[in-house]
Amino acid sequence: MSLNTQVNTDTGSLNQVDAIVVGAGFAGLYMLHRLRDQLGLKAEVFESADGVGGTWYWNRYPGARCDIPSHHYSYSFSEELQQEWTWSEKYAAQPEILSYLNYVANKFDLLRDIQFKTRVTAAVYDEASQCWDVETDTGRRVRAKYLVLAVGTLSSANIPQFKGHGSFKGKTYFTGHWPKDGVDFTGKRVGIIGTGATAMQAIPLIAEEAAHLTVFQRTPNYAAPLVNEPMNADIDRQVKANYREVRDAAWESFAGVPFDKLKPSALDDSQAQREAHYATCWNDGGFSLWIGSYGDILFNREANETAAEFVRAKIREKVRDPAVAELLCPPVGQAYGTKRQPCETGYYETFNRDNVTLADIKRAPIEEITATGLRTASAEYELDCLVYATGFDAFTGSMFKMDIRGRNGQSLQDRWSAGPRTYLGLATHGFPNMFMITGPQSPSVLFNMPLGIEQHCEWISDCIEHMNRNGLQTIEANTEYEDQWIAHVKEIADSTLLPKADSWYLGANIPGKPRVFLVYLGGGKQYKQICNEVVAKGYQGFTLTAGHAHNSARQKSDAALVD
Ligand code: N01
Repeated sequence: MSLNTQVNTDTGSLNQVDAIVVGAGFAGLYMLHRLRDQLGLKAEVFESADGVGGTWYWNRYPGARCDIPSHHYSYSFSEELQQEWTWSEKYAAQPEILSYLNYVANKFDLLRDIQFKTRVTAAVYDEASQCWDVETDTGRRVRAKYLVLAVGTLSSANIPQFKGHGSFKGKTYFTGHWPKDGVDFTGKRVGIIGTGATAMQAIPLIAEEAAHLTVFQRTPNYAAPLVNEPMNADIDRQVKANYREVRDAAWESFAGVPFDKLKPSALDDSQAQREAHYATCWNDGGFSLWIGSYGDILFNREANETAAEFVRAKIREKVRDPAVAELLCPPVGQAYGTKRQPCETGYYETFNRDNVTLADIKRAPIEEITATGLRTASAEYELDCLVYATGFDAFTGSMFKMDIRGRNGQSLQDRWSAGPRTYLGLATHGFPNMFMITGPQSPSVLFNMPLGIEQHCEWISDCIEHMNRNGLQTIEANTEYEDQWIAHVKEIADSTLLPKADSWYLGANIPGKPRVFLVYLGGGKQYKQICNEVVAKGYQGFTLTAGHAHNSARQKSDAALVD
C-alpha cells in the first residue's frame, strides 16, 4: 500500500502520490519499477511522447543504432530479462532497442503508471507541505514528496535559427524528431546540415535513396568503423551463460564496456608498432580505437596526434577525390576524440558516390534558408528536403523547458545561470527531494548509459527507502559539497584534452550557454564507489530532515507504508 490521496491547497485540489518521474526512457522505466515494485510507493511517470523509449522513441532517423554492443547496451537488473531477450545484431538498431524497451515496459507492467502525451510544464517546491507540485500541459496537477528527472541528456534538439528559418517550402526534418512512418527520399534532392554522430549514421542511407544529397559540413569529425554484424549465436550463448561476469567486467572498465587491448602510452611504441595496434583497434570497431587503444591519447597532445593522423590516413584511403578527402580530414590542432567519436558504416565511402556533394560551410557559411533550399556565402542549393542533424542542447535543455522552482521560488535556470551546480550529478542545493538521473557532472554520456542509469536509479531508490524507513521528509545537497564536486569534476576534466574542444560536453554548441565541462571523467567504477561512500557516511554532503511538525503524521505513515 502507498500514498495516493487528494489534498486541498489554496489553488484547489490536486492528486498526491509519493513520487513523480519525468520521462519514460531507459531511466524513467527502471525508476518506476524500483519505486513502485520494490519500495511499494505510488509513483507516476509523465512522458510527452505517446510511447516509451525516450531518446530511442524520437531518434528514428535512418541508421540510428547504438554503438556500444547490444549485450552491454541493456538492463542488467533482471536475470530473467537478460536470458529471454535476444539481440539480432552486435549493435542493435533503433527499432530493435525500442521494441526491447516496450518489451520491458510490458514485462514489468509499467504502462499503467505512465501518462503518455503529457508534458510536465512546471514543478514547484511547496515549502509548507515540503512536496513538489507538478503541472502538465494536459491540466493535471499532482503533488509528490519526490521528483525524479529522467529526461535524458540528449533530448532537446538544437535547431539553429538561420536567417529565413521556416521559409523553406520543401520538407524539413529533424533527426531527433523523425516521423514515425519514416521518410522516402527516393528521387529527392536532399540537404543535410551537420556531420556529427547522428549525421554520420544517416548520410550513407539517405544517399542510397536520394537523387542527390548535399552534406553541409562545418567541422569535420574523426570517426571509426562500427563493424556491426548479425548476432553470433555462440557469443550470445556465452554471454548469457556468464552475464554476471560480463556485467562485472563492464563495471571494471572506464566507460562501462570492456576493451582488452588498452596499452598505457602511444609514445612508448615505435611508429610501426603503433600503427599495427591502431589497425587492430580500428578493425575491432566501435570505441576500441577511442578508449581501448592507448591510455594517453586523450591526455597528451603528441600521443593524440598519432591517433589523429592514423584516422586521417584511413579517410584518405577511403575517399577517392583528394580534395574531398582533405575536407573530411580534421586539421592538425583539432584533437582526436575530444569530441565524442562517431562510429560509422560506409560514411566516408558515401562521398565516392556521384549523387553526393560535400559543401564546406566553414569556408562559406549558410547565409539564409530560402523557399527553395538554402544559400551559402558561395552558392545557392535547390532542395526538396532539408534535414537538420544539428545535435542537442545537452544535459540542461530538457530540464529548462520545465519551470522548475525550488526553495523561495528560485528557478533551476537562475540557480544554474553560470552552469549546472550539482552534487554527484544527482541533486542540487535548494531543490530538496529532487533527483536527476545521469545529470550534469555525473559520468552520464561517457559511460554505458543503461548501466549508469541503473546505478543512479538504485542509488535514488535506496535513498528514498532510507528516508521513508527513518521518517525523514527532505534530503538536500549542501553547497560546500556541491562546490567540492564541481571542482573535482573540473580538475579531472582539465587533466584531459576534452575541455579544449568546442563540444556539446561543454555546451559549446549552443550560443550563449555557459562553457562548463558537464561530464564526470573519473570513470564509472570510481564514481560508483564515491556514491556508495557518501551513503556509508550517512549521506555525507546532504542534509536530511525530519520535516515540519505538521508533517510528522505523514512521515510516520510514509514510513509505515513502505516498511
Ligand atoms: O550532434 P552533434 P549529433 N551551422 O552536436 C552541426 C549521441 N549519439 O546529434 O561541429 C552549421 O555531435 C555541428 O557542426 P559543428 C552521441 O553522444 C549517439 O550528431 O558544431 N552546422 C555538427 O556537425 C553524439 O555525440 C548515437 O561545427 C551546425 C552537427 O551539426 C550526440 O548524440 C548516435 C550548426 C551536430 O553534431 C550528438 O550527436 C547519434 C550550425 N548553426 C548520436 N549547429 C549512438 O550511436 C550544429 N551544426 C548511440
